[in-house]
Amino acid sequence: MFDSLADKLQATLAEVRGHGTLTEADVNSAMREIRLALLEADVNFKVVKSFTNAVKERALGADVIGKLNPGQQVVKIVSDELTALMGGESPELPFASRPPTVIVMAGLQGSGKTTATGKLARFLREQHNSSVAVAACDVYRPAAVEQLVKVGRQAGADVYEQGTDRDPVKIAAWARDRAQSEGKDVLIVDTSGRLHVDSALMEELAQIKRTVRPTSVLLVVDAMTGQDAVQVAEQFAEVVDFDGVVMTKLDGDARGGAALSVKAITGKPIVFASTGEKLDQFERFHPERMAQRILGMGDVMSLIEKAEQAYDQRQAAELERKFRTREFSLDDFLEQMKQIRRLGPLQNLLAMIPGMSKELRGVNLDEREFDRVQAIILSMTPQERRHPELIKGSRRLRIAKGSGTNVQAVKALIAQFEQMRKVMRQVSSGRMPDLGALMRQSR
Ligand SMILES: Nc1nc2c(ncn2[C@@H]2O[C@H](COP(=O)(O)OP(=O)(O)OP(=O)(O)O)[C@@H](O)[C@H]2O)c(=O)[nH]1
Ligand SMILES: [Mg+2]
Repeated sequence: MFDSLADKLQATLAEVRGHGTLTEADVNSAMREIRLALLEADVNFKVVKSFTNAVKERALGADVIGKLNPGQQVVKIVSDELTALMGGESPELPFASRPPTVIVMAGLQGSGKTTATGKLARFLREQHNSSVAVAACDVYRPAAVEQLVKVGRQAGADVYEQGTDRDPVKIAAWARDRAQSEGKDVLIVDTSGRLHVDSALMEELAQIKRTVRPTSVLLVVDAMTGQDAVQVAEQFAEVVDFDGVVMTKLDGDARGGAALSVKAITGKPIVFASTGEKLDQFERFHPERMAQRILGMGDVMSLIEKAEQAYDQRQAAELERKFRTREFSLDDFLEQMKQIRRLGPLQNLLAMIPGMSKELRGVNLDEREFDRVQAIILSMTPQERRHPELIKGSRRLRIAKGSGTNVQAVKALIAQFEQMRKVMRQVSSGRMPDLGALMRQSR
């Protein structure tokens, strides 16, 4: 999804990200690249202009955010503004206070209305436990009714149809009454499409709207058609008011222009995203997640990046060798600790690891403990660091005094180290040392 745009934005931001200081020229050149990338992705030029202006203004302003360096701040600003561009919050589909909730699906020919009708039916059944019926109001296209019957069945919805000889407005009214009398929670009305927005289509939609008084009208828009899709949405918005957009075919090589522009141009949010022909390839649209996907910066991603910065591959291999050959010394132990500390505050780091965070949330990681351990090791001679079993009696006392700790602390550290060496030999079967075990041992 949006591969080309994502690649370009990520490359531009990767350049900026590492900067400890950013000049106005740096920001300008980054904005130039971002502008080009967005235009190439077929984002509306007015949208591009106001987007880059907003980012630039914030990036150059005194918008200082906590621990981020200027480069990282720009990344954050771009991410925030992308999210805002797509509407900020993920919109909720409203339900009628008295059922049935009626949803009318509108859109051009082939945009994916009938498929989306089935997908939405399935979604509401599964996520909201709703009983759903779908109404076949496309009486023009051959086989349109049969298509909805098939899709509706797959989705587990009742299909209300009266063939193709009746006026679609009358079918819609009949379907609404039936949904009400049968106690359905939701009725989704599939309508016919046209090649272009024309007055006959608009008039029919307006009549269906007046007749069934829908809870919402969703406009189904094909992301592959880029700016055309946005133009269509604009035309619809002028004539038949709709409430939200279902963006389809986001799985194809859509460039992103439609998804990124439609909210800014029409004022209507994207409510659902469709990412394939199968019924379950359908989800609520989350602007923030989409922005992060485009910019490639999930929490896990940034964690991996941090870890890569700190862990030199060669060093890791050398460490493994030492574990295997029992050469691992207190010097290595100290080095290892420094590596871990370089990753940042431990508590934050653990929170980023999926699954791991819950297990270790209760663990209290005292950073000062590291300082104490470091002081003890630095008070030892090189020989003692390699052979801690030499440390007894007077040596122990000397180290305790030198490090400003006590004999107990020195003893405890050495015991921990021996224990750790044992654990490490067990876990170092060709893999990186286990961070969790390491930390539990060094406490
Ligand atoms: N790849 C992909 N194909 C989709 C998606 N949604 C729909 N399609 C396909 O697009 C084609 C048209 O979908 P329909 O649901 O029939 O579109 P429609 O708007 O009802 O078309 P008309 O009834 O002719 O106006 C079908 O082949 C669908 O399988 C999607 O999200 N991704
Ligand atoms: Mg259809």
